[in-house]
Amino acid sequence: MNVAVACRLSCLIVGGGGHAKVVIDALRAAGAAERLGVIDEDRALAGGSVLGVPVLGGDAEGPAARAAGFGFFVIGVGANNDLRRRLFERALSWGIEPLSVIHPAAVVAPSATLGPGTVAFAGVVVNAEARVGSNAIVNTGAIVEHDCRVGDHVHVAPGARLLGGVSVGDLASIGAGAVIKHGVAIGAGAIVGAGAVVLEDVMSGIRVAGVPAQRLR
Ligand code: JB2
Repeated sequence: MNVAVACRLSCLIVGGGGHAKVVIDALRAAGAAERLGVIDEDRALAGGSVLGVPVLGGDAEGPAARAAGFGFFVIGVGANNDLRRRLFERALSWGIEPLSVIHPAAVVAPSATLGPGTVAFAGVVVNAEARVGSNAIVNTGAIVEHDCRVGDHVHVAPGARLLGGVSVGDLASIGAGAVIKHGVAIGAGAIVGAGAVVLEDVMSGIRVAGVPAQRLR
């Protein structure tokens, strides 16, 4: 469900570190939910708060939070795509629904689509007929140009630019400020280093960096 129809609902943020803070700010800026709660496996955070949002406990509290009326979630862990995938599946198993969050300072074309649980932060542009999968992060100031295909659990880091028709497989990471040339395919689980300029396809699971990007061994 998109924030526009999730108003006045209760939303859990799964993970309470740095990424979660940006998620909380985006949820608030979008007026997305009346009540927020964080769950985090770090016991030291329990009973405290993140940007004023109470930390309810660890993941074991998920079902109780559901029973207490939390019907939606956003994954608040950023850096590790595979952990984010596992947390997404865990939260689904609690019977709650992923919320997609678009910061009001992001520009998402009417013909573009963002999947459930995907976040688009301030300064993002997602252009015409681009498709972004579920539980992805389009981080601050990133550009996803027209006709791109971005998979599930992908992280497009701050300031990265995917030119028209780029495809990015599930679980891949595009580093901060990287540029992916028009039409290039980035395979599932691939990692593109910060500032790389990618001119050719990158196979699944491969790590590349540099200008022009080269495979790292
Ligand atoms: O299994 C878990 C789990 N594992 C770690 N369940 C839950 N509910 N929480 C978990 N965590 C928690 O995620 C940690 O205890 C920690 O509080 C949080 C991760 O916070 P951290 O600030 O270390 O990373 P992050 O992923 O929020 O942010 C990184 O990635 C972002 C994309 C940072 O590098 C940011 O600077 C970056 N913008």
